[in-house]
Amino acid sequence: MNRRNLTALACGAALVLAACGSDGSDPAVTAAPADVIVIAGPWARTSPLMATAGAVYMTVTSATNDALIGAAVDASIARTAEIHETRMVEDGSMTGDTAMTGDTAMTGDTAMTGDTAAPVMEMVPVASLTLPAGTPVALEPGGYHIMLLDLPTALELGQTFTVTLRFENAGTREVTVTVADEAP
Ligand SMILES: [Cu+2]
Repeated sequence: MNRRNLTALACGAALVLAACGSDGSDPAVTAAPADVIVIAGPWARTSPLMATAGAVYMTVTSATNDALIGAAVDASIARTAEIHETRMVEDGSMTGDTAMTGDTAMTGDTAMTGDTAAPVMEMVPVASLTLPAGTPVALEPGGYHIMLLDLPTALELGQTFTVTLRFENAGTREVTVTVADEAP
């Protein structure tokens, strides 16, 4: 192996695009975009609160700074897929200006508890989920997730389906997810 190949390997192994390939002239660095996004443990479940909603979870690691900006599934699985964040809010007054009221509400069992100030779970759509280079970002119950809305039929245990993820820089990736009771 000659010195030139060694140099390319060193850059490629570190995936330091800014340092090695910012001029785009090194094919050893700019190639292989399929390796930039790594997805671990994808799974899905029907919402415990609503049979017409579900959620998809996984851990996403991008080798470069990127962002998850969208998701889609076949219409036979769900009519809409959105990136959501679940968070705790102190105020129990889930009034009209919150995002998840109406036919997509996931709040029926947790929010409408009268006028107590107990923390409640609230979900909000997010336009973009930041993926810092090399940092695993978890989509998990109680946190970020891909929300499936308007399911024609409830998800069944063991069922698999494809989720298409859209990234700001890396383009799209298809992920096969399995319906389960809990994280794999
Ligand atoms: Cu959600």
